[in-house]
Amino acid sequence: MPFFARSDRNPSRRDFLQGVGAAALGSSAAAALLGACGKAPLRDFSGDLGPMEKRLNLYLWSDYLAPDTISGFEAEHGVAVTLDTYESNEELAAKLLAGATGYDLALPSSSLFPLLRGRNLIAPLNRNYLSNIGNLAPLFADPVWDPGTEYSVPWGWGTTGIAYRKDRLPSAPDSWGVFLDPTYRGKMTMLDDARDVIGCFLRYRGHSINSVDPAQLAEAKQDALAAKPNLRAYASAPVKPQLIAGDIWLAQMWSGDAAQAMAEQPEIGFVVPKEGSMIFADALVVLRTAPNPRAAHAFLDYVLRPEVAAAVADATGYGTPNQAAQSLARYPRPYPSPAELERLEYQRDLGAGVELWDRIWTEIKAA
Ligand code: N2P
Repeated sequence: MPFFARSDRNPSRRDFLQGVGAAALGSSAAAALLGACGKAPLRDFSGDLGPMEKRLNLYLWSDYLAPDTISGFEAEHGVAVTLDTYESNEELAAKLLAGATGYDLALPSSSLFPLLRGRNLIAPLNRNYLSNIGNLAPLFADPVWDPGTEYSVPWGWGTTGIAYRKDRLPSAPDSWGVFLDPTYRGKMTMLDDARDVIGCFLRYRGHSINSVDPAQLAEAKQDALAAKPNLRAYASAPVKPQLIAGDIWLAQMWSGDAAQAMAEQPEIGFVVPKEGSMIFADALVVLRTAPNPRAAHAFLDYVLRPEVAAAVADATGYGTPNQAAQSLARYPRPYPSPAELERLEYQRDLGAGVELWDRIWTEIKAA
């Protein structure tokens, strides 16, 4: 059953079309936005892109590649690749909105897509250079955030849940409420991400992860503040080594990062709590200021190859949107069943509610 497809008529999914836009931003990004002004030329890549450049500059989520993804591309095309990484959509947005240039490709979550598109930071893809675009699964070829994949090449999808140490806990956690329980004080972390932290406590109280109701948000804030003394830190991908070492026993985590940790430490499990959670997709985009658009398109076409996409999926633990890669993956991750989707929500635009969310997250972090 399609779940990212635009043709999907489920209202909660249709709403996702509106995206989250500025909702993905915290105060730092909002401040950067005020100072943003395009100095590098905003290019259009619809024509002949000329010869392959010698360089390619990537700006991606950390831990989201196979070990040989970049070296394979470099060897094949004689292009030297640089890789910078970020740990949150907020970090990516802040950098791009502040006018960072030099990057060719970035990898936002779909929830950030409306903002990047709205600010004219990303360029339509030149399909003349994307011979492998047909390898995408139909449900990702026409996604809600980018109809017809005009601007983006879907890369991976996943869910937010709880990774835990089976050898340290008597049973699997089944509720977001575990972070409120002082039993494991100092042995727990939550994601460094407002939408995930506040969103999970909204679900815990039976509300939508997209709520902008002040009373509901006040409840979620109370829960987050009550949980905070129990946490070692707010940390995203970098918490994996501590979980593997056994210093952390419970971590709010994205499914792929949890799978990466599980591959190294069999005593780690991963659950989506009974109250429900979030589902997301991340997609590659070409920046308007890309200095190497020909190499950027060559990289997109390279990662659209089934064997390259399958290797990424196997190495990262995220689901692949590449249909042709599904059967090649050693660890195929089937798309969520309709029953699972009942419990998973997309992050939507918070509208004017973003200011309240931003204030609450700032207060939680400062407490
Ligand atoms: C990779 C994190 C990716 C995904 N480390 C969050 N959308």
